[in-house]
Amino acid sequence: MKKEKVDVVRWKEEVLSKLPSKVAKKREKQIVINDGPENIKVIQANVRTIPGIITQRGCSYAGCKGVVLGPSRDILNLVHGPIGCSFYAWLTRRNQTRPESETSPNFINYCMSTDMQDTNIVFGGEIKLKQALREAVEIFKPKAIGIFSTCPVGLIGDDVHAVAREMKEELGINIFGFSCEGYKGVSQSAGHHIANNGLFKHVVGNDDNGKPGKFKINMLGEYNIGGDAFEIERILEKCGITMIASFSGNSTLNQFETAHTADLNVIMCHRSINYLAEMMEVKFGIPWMKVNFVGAESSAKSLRKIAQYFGNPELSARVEEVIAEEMVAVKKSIAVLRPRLEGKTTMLFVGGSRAHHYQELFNELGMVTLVAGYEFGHRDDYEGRRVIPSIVVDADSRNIEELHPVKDEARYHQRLSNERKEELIADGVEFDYEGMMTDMEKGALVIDDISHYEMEKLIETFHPDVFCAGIKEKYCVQKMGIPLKQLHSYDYGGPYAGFEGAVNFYKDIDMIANTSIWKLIKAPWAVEEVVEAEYAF
Ligand code: CFM
Repeated sequence: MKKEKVDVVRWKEEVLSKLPSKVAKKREKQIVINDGPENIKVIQANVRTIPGIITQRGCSYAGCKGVVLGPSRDILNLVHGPIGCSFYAWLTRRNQTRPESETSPNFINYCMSTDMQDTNIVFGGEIKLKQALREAVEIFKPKAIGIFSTCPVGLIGDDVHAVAREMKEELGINIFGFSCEGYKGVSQSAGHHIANNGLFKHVVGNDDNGKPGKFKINMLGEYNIGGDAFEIERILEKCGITMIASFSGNSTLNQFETAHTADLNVIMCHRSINYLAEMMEVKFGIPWMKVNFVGAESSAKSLRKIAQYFGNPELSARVEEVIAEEMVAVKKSIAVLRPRLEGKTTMLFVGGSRAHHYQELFNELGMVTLVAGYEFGHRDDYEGRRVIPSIVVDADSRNIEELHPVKDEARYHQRLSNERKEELIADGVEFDYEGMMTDMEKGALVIDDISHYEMEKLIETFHPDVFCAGIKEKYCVQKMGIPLKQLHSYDYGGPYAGFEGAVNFYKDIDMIANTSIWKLIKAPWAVEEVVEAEYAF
């Protein structure tokens, strides 16, 4: 049974009426009432957060170092900047990794920084960076080092790329720099793009000796939060699908170097890695398709899609066997938990893909997503890739380098002919990403880069049973008597991807949605007197 429909139009009007008119005009375009798949509305996204608004976004450096390169275990990540920028690189990582052996390199739990001081800001930090690189090689003997620039590096003009070139010569290993200063772009999304460019230019394609296999894919945009990649790898292996490279959950340098030997790129998180997929298609002839291994049904769908691409009856039969086997536990869990959760409501505000993907898991439990939004998704992540040509490129996006790759004549081969692609599309295989809004109910709210104020108002008005976001929101929301599930770190639970992950998620949601503890907490507005004030002029 659904909760009573609260008037979303009125909610939007009320929230906007509390903002200064200039701000309201801008926010108005970022709060959209979904109108069903036939009438996808335009939403404003990937624009600067209005100063003064409490956003949940991160920075470009977070997207480049933290998200895309961070999960890789044997590329030494050296942060060039003051030590504060490395706080989140040290012991707070949510990514897991499994080195081949006890002696295999694994730098994931280290925090490497040049620890810039005032004098380096005044006189330049390049000498210190070179020293740090030498020291890193001496101690850790890595095969590759990535240098990550933080804000002051860009402000004072240290040339990390020149240092990287020089030190590559001197030290004889692959060293590459990222100009991912935190202020680039409007969010961590810029950092994803910069990371994609760097990997593409300096790493992908460096080694032609990829793993052998009959059905070879790369998994793009899967970062092994809570062990998700382990579960996906387990499923793929069971099906007989070879994963050449993972970008970048549980990955190694050599996986990236050999990625061009795969026959298909599948994308989990479209936002963070679509650039690399497109560039690899042009340079090497590897097609890409969107998949989603969050949700048992969507995992099954994704496996079938991969099998269809390869068009091999044996693979298809094996995939069906695996799905049937895996679904036994899933169905058993749903039979017990769905009656306890059906009709409950949720709201999801996460990054640039999970606010969409996790709706699948809630659907499987019969729960209703009332509102969802990305922190930094672009219009295509909401409305589907067909809108890309109509997206206005502003100064913040122009700031980020756009690579224009060409065919690598020696190694290019077209894996998928145009005719075959047409055939597959006619058979219902979707290559493109259709975005979040198509999958949402008519009348649901879609909010980009939600502000703290809007979040409080949503909870106050709609009283969801579960709220999904991150650590910044967690305790504020729980003090309002609503359980919060962190979808960035999984509250250190998980995995939630794949079939076993789905079962974990159902259990965890049942646990937080059906405990009575939250009912003992009174929301602040229920106990405190609220003083309302107006401008006198
Ligand atoms: Fe992609 Fe991510 Fe996400 Fe993301 Fe992120 Fe993340 Fe996320 Mo936190 S790459 S967009 S920048 S799926 S760190 S692993 S959970 S906001 S929804």
